[in-house]
Amino acid sequence: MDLEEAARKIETMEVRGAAKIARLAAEALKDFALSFEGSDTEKFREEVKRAGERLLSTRPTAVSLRNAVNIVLKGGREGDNLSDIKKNLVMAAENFIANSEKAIEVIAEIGSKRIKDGAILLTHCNSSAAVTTIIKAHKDGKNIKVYATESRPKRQGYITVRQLVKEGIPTTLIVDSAVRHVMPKVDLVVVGADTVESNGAVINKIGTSQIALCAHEARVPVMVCAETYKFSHETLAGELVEIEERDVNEIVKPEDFPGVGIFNPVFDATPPEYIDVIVTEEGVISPHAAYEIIKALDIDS
Ligand code: RUB
Repeated sequence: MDLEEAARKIETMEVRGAAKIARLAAEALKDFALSFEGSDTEKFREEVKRAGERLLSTRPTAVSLRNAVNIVLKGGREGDNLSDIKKNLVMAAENFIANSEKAIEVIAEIGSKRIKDGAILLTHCNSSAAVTTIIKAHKDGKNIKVYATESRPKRQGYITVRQLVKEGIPTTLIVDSAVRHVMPKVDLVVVGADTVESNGAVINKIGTSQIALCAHEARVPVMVCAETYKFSHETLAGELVEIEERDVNEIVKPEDFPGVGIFNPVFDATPPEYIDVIVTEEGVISPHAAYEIIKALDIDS
């Protein structure tokens, strides 16, 4: 995979979702390292670092992308000669991808147990961790039904409803603004995450915090499915998570609304008070345990 092609696929959202973009970045760095010709170790390190920066410039919010790049580059800092350095980088990338894929399976296994037979679920956007968990619950014999939001402006909810219906799960598509209206019928909200902050706040698709607020009001628990690569070391060091703003054309054609300001933030932060549990591959945790997870992770920025 050509590095620029990978970066473009992430930028244009041809590949999207925090886990998938992180794995693609790891794969692209691996291929970039393998295609490096020459014997100058310093030049290799510089070029790989620049490649990492290019990948990081694509989308700012998902920390899994940053963690993937940091882990792979860290692998490439180990070794005495270029051949070993390359080998270590490739191994770091392959481990990241394998661990990330395995994490989703484990999360689904654990998360499914928290979904009761007969439950009505609500999900938002399209999270591979959340969708895999819901499908696992269905495969485990739970008789579930799902409300899925459209998830404006990009409508990733369309992907979700198609994935769920393909598995035979009764699924109902709703517009984002119908969430409060349907919430009294819902037993559990299941969403993914782009980033989990050190204080336990979860950054996910815009609208997640409103859903969590409605769930809180209706006393419906909120379950976040997120592998530990989504936990942000940077926030422990005081950094704030940048909320991506995308092209306003994703909402409307600005020329149709002369004089009108248009704002398109695509993620928001749900405070830990509105989240019941985060299901990680390490187990079910309270959002307040995010600090310990980040400390144990040992991913440097
Ligand atoms: C996707 C989104 C998903 C998270 C988690 O946003 O908000 O809920 O990324 O997904 P976008 P996953 O479509 O803008 O990338 O569980 O697959 O990592």
